[in-house]
Amino acid sequence: MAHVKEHRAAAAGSETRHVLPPLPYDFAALEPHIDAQTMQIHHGKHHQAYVTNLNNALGKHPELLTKSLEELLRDIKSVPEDIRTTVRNNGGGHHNHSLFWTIMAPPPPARTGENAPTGALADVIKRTFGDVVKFKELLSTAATTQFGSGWGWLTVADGKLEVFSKPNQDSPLMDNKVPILGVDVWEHAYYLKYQNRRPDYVAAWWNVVNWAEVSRRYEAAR
Ligand code: MN3
Repeated sequence: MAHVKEHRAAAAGSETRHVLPPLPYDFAALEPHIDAQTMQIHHGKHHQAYVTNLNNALGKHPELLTKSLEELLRDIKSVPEDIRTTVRNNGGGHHNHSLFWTIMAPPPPARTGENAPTGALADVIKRTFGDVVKFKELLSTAATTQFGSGWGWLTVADGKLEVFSKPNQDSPLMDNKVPILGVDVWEHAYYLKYQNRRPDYVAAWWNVVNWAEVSRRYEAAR
């Protein structure tokens, strides 16, 4: 088991091991859309395993511990071949899930209206995709038709939005695109509650999208 140096300051150039970020809400906070047991296993077991495996791989090339996760993924081809696939899968898994927890939040009370993007993000979604409904259909389709395991993504590159899916734990950073919203469609993300009904899970997931955080990521990326 990897010995994790907890919360060590990530000063530039210093070696630092990757750590599992705490979930920003309770395991049950996204119910009924995503159940507590799924969240507990997904965060505590699956995400933790990506972090542990990433640290174990980087331990074979400790000089890479000075690089940020984003740097490693953007330049995955420069990672030594003996650990490249492990870093791709587990570094990608660590980055994808770290984003995933933050772009979800407990659904707003029904009285405040629908859970929808606002401001500049809403404007660019409408300009790019026609309207929010069409955008949601596009991302839902990309996610539900991804064969096997993977993610549906909304990304920013050169100020432009794009929707697509990628297999496994591949990060859009590997294509020089900044992910601002992603839906995990690995079976571990939904099988306990939804079994084989991936479209039902994706439809429910829209209720817990944290649009304020997606907006913040859009502003940072454009
Ligand atoms: Mn997952």
